[in-house]
Amino acid sequence: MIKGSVATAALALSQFPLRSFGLPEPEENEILIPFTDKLPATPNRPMIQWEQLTEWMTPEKDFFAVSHYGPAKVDAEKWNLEVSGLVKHPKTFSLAGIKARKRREITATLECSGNGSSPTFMGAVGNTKWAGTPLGPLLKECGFQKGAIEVAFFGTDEKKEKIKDNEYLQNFGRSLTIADALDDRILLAYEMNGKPLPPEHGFPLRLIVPGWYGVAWVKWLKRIEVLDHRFMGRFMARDYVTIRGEERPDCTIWRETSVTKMNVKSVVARVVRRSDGSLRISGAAWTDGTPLERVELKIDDGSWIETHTDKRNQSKYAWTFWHYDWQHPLSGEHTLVSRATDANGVIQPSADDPRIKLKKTYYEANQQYPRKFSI
Ligand SMILES: Nc1nc2c(c(=O)[nH]1)N[C@H]1C(S)=C(S)[C@@H](COP(=O)(O)O)O[C@H]1N2
Ligand SMILES: [Mo]
Repeated sequence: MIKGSVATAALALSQFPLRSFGLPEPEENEILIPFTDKLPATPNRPMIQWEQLTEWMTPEKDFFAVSHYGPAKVDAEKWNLEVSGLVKHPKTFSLAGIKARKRREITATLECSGNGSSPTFMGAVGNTKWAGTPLGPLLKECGFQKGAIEVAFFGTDEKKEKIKDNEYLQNFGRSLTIADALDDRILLAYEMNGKPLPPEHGFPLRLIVPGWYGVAWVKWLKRIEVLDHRFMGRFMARDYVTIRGEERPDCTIWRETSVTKMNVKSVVARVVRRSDGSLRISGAAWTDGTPLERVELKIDDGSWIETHTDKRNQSKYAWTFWHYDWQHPLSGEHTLVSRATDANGVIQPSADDPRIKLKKTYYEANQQYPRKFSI
């Protein structure tokens, strides 16, 4: 009996179209109920349009891109990847050489740590399948010299940065500690969604750091350097730094931390009316790879209701779609807000939660985000 129902479920799953992954039984005639607190359009910039969210894999046209020094154009014929610094065997790899190595795929959600910081920057997140070669074995082949503590990754993109009143030409750079860099999920990726990386997403090679904010996913990689000191470049130590106050009985302690792993987060994406008169409220939730425990929804001043999360999501690093069917919606104005909780019991905070109330920078904006609609 149990075996039979598992087989039926597996059959149903294989027949399920990918476009509606996570939203079981979508109806042909669903009617979208637009939010009344419209997010302003972000012209000339791909972003997730939440009210249109039906595809678990983000289509290319909706995938945001960030390049601080302007997008780089790389000639793959002339390009190579250098591994240098405190390694026993410095090496250089061509693209063919990288592609000849062991191939691995991972479906992972990429979020800019500035996402959610303002109504015009709410869709800088996307979910897709990446393919490349694992970083760890390549680093181990090069070998670490004594004293090595960090691995720094540099893109081909460069710009003059002002540091203490002078200007210096710098490449985009980020680092990971050796322990973090050896995490076996990190890839040197050359494919996004089954195709070579598009130029704006880092062609020919980029870093995939599942569970970390986008800033760590260095694009247009050209040099990996092993260091015996902490890398203090702009994107580690001066920018992408979160400043947060912690209230103590007699003082406030200010902390400055570099943006690293993603914070547990959920968003209400859309509301549709179904033929039986119910409203289906749906959205997405993601974590740093810690399993997602639940997503709850609050309607107006009601209590938190647990939503249905899509248990078919096999990658811990990919977002999970959730939904709740409001069977007998009342007419009038309504406010919706969602919150996600991970398996460690960490709950997505509200904006006035002491954990983030005194956050002074806009990075890591994972506060609950209320939406309004009217029926
Ligand atoms: N070389 C390089 N890599 C980079 C950046 C950059 O400006 N230069 N921006 C980072 C930031 S801040 C983010 S959010 C992600 C965005 O990845 P995407 O453009 O593929 O969406 O790339 C990261 N990698
Ligand atoms: Mo970012």
